[in-house]
Amino acid sequence: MAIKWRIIHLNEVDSTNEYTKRIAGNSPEGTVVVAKRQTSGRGRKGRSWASPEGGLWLSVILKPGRIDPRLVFVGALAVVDTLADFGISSGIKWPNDVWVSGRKIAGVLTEGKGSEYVILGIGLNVNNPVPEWLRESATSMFELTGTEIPLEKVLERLLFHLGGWYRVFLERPDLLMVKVREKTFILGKTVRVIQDEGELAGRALDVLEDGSLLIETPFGSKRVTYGDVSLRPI
Ligand code: BT5
Repeated sequence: MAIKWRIIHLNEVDSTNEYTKRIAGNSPEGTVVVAKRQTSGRGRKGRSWASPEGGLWLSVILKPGRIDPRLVFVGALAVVDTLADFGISSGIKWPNDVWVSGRKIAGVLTEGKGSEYVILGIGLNVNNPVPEWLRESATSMFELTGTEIPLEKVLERLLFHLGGWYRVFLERPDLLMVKVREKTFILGKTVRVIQDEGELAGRALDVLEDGSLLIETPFGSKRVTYGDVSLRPI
């Protein structure tokens, strides 16, 4: 059965993930919170996420009964497919970024509470200006296509693809991972993975079934479950 979306539109909010967390206990799966702008949009580890008007900032409630690191790919693949619908070719920078031509266009933030719920937050630069401090590293659909795209059209496509990939995740996670590997453009490249406890450098070999990244280092193959991947040489 296709998931039924119920959309809550807000003008301004601190963070759609925070708002959604506040209502998640009493809201059904498929609840979507979209805000025109966020005053404290967040990335991982409390980093800030620029969320001026014109972008798509949303969080959805999923209730798969468990927290699974592969859920982040449900969001990333939905963004990749949505961008393709508008003629933009993109790829996943493991684990949670979507990039176009060397720049970040979207980020996914998953947060969950045990077996109760998972919140999948997605930020996608659509018509919003890319902030000055991100000029070198970020892009938007407007910048890439030269046209303003109605946000509701992008939202409609994104929810369509989210529903599809969520189903694949529930029923055939192996197929989800096939698509993730296909779209993960860092595979075969030399990368650095920055983690709390230090850095790891090597060649990205594969995304394993559990969603972790396999790196070939001078000290043997290592499995990485989290971190920031950089393609810049040391
Ligand atoms: C992410 O974190 O990429 C996850 C971003 C999730 C944002 C959505 S918006 C709706 C929902 N509500 C929230 O509060 N959050 C979610 P991370 O991988 O940690 O990347 C954060 C980094 O991305 C920042 O440190 C900046 O370098 C960069 N960044 C910030 N804003 C950006 C933007 N609008 N476009 C591209 N890059 C950005």
